[in-house]
Amino acid sequence: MNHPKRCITLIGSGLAGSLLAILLSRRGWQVTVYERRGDPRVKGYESGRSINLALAERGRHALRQAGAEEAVMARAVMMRGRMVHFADGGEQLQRYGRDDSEVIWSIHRADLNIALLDLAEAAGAQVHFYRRLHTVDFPAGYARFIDDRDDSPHDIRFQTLIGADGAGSALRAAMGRVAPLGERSEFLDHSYKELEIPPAAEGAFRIEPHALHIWPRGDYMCIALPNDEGTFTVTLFLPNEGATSFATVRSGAEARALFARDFADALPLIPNLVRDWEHHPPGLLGTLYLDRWRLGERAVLLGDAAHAMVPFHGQGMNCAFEDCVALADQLDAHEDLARAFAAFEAERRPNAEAIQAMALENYVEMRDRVDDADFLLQRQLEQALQQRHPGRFVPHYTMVTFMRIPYALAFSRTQIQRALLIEATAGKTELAQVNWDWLDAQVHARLSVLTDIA
Ligand code: FAD
Ligand code: E1W
Repeated sequence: MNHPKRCITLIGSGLAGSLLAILLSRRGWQVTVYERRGDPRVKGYESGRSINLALAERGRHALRQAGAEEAVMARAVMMRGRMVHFADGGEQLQRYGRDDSEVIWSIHRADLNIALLDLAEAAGAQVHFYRRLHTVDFPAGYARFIDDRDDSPHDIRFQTLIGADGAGSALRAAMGRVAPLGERSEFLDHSYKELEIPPAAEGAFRIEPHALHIWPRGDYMCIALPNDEGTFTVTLFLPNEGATSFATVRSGAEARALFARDFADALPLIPNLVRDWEHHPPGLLGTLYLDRWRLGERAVLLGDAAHAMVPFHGQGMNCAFEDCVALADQLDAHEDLARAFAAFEAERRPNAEAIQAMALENYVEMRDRVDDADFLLQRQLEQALQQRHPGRFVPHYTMVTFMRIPYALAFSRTQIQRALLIEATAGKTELAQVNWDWLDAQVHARLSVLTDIA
């Protein structure tokens, strides 16, 4: 169905906002976008640092729907697995999938956003920068924006607002003043700090480029993702309180001492550690839950504005992109906006809650388990079962990262599979000791054959 020139006003031209602007413009909507910050193509993005994200199949598929895949993938760096850096200096590549068709991609946030903005404008969307949503009069259909350069107010009329304004959503706050959304935030008692590994001579990568590097250290960890210009963005995740924490590691010098003790192989790769530590503020981590994402036919939220999550599964953007396609499809399917928004929320909220829970679980796994013998034995068994029961036993990481089945389905199957993996390997040190007859029977009894959505 095409709706000739029905109007949508989008708040935020970040990752979800710019992708949704493309999808809706191409489907005949008149899209106007308001973004708090300046145009990244004119003024440079944020502080100009290279901050990157892992793009997986869900996000790639959404980009494909928007005709944006080629532009984005041109500069993506393939990551075949996690490279685990042990405390004793040893390292091990743990592959994510069966071959190079099952990999993830490191992409540059600013480049991605710019590519999507270009395509959104080319598709007919109008993007207004330096317009921070301030207040909304829903009954009257007026919204006020502030230009933060001179504090000037700008009022506009709207029919419908879509909130893609991120974790601190101003639209969510405005909706909550009219009707309670059941908002609840759970902050993690850990925060993060971003650092950088520059290229070696002649722009070469200083560590393996085709991996997501992880330094698991029990209560905390470092990760590094490659950028196509030869750098890596390093992120340290650390508790806020305790013996080794943001409370005890305060100065750049103390951070250097922490790296010398716990990340000795990484320290020489990060020449600006002290300076960057002192200039980059720590980032907060948390999960945002809402009971409602919408207000009649007047407003709906998506992406981080609706369901911010901790980053440990690398799915926040992927999930936000999946939201965009789902909302565009529901707007096609329902003439009535209130019904489209209700159907969108019913489809997506259980899935957002599932990936939020899996992302929290993955923090403990990444920081404390990937270097354990029982973890590695369970991963070996997972691979063996995938071969023994194709389609029936599909590894957790594969369901989340390489398939597009609903997150809630991946979560429920993961819980069954995890219990089987734990029980089958309890007290064992190698696969040869596994009771295959029992295990094969359990797999058949408890897991149906799974097919990915077309
Ligand atoms: P955003 O990208 O935050 O965009 C919101 C936009 O709205 C911004 O442009 C902002 O300026 C604008 N805005 C805000 N307020 C207003 C206002 N009042 N008026 C107008 N505009 C406004 N996800 C992955 O998939 N893979 C990863 O590897 C990954 N790694 C991550 C690592 C870290 C450390 C963190 C913190 C997150 C990570 N994520 C990752 C999650 C990902 O960053 C988010 O899920 C994603 O950016 C959400 O997109 P969004 O469009 O909803 O919000
Ligand atoms: C990915 C910030 C971030 C981003 C990620 C991932 C992780 C750990 C983190 C999850 C993963 C890609 N992950 N990696 N290995 N096993 N699970 O897959 O994006 Cl901390």
